[in-house]
Amino acid sequence: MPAAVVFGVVRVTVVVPTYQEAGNIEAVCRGIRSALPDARILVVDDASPDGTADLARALADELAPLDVVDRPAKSGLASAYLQGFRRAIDDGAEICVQIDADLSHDPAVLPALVANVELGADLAIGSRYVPGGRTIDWPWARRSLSRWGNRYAAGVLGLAVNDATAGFRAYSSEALEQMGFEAVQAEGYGFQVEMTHRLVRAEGRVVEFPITFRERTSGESKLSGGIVREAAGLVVRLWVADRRGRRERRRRGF
Ligand SMILES: Nc1nc2c(ncn2[C@@H]2O[C@H](COP(=O)(O)OP(=O)(O)OP(=O)(O)O)[C@@H](O)[C@H]2O)c(=O)[nH]1
Ligand SMILES: [Mg+2]
Repeated sequence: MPAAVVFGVVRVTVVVPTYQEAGNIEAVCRGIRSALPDARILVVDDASPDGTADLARALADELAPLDVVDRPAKSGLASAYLQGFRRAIDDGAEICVQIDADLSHDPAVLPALVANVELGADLAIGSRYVPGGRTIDWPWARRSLSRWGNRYAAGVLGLAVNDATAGFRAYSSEALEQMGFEAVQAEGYGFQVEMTHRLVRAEGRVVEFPITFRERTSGESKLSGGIVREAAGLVVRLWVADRRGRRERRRRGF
């Protein structure tokens, strides 16, 4: 933990990946700005045909610092975050935040996530599955898939994290670099699990802060059955890699 904590002096970048979020982008950017008056907002857009990037750019002066990274084609949420974090860190960010653009994550929680990292966490997760956390407007089947998916991932990998698939997070940039974040390969929920696993294996400290998650009301989800299957397979692959690593360390005598 740092010897002295002075809030508001660390440089924070909030990365917002967008694909077809024309109905949400303005509200989410305004919400971020009023929650974190000094943070940089970095929108990473994949050539959304609905003009999301232009809508964000139109807010750049009013909500500065706000920048838009334009990518040529839809390339997935994970690569948008990896590119956004790299850009943020290269430009001096000490804390990198991730938030969905669909208003499922309440920007008012951002100061709490950032404060947890300022106080010494390497990763602060906006968690639905700690006391005080919840989901609103999710059908039973969706809640149950998410809840049991999290129990499965945490149980198999021994993560001691209640919401490893959550996409509302703040990382210390130092921890991102130490864990080698750019080696993460999974997409969707798997991306969140692989990032968490990597950080925990690099001895990063995780804090979960309760949030209320709301189903999006505008635009369409990009979630697919493939993403859920990918996440399930990923957990097994990470478990096998952990076992191999342990066996190798034993063989070498430490
Ligand atoms: N840049 C970029 N952003 C994406 C891509 N796919 C999704 N996103 C964004 O990532 C965030 C999360 O996507 P969602 O479609 O809401 O997926 P989700 O939150 O896992 O699923 P739901 O819970 O059903 O909303 C949103 O801000 C999307 O606009 C992509 O390929 N590229
Ligand atoms: Mg969403």
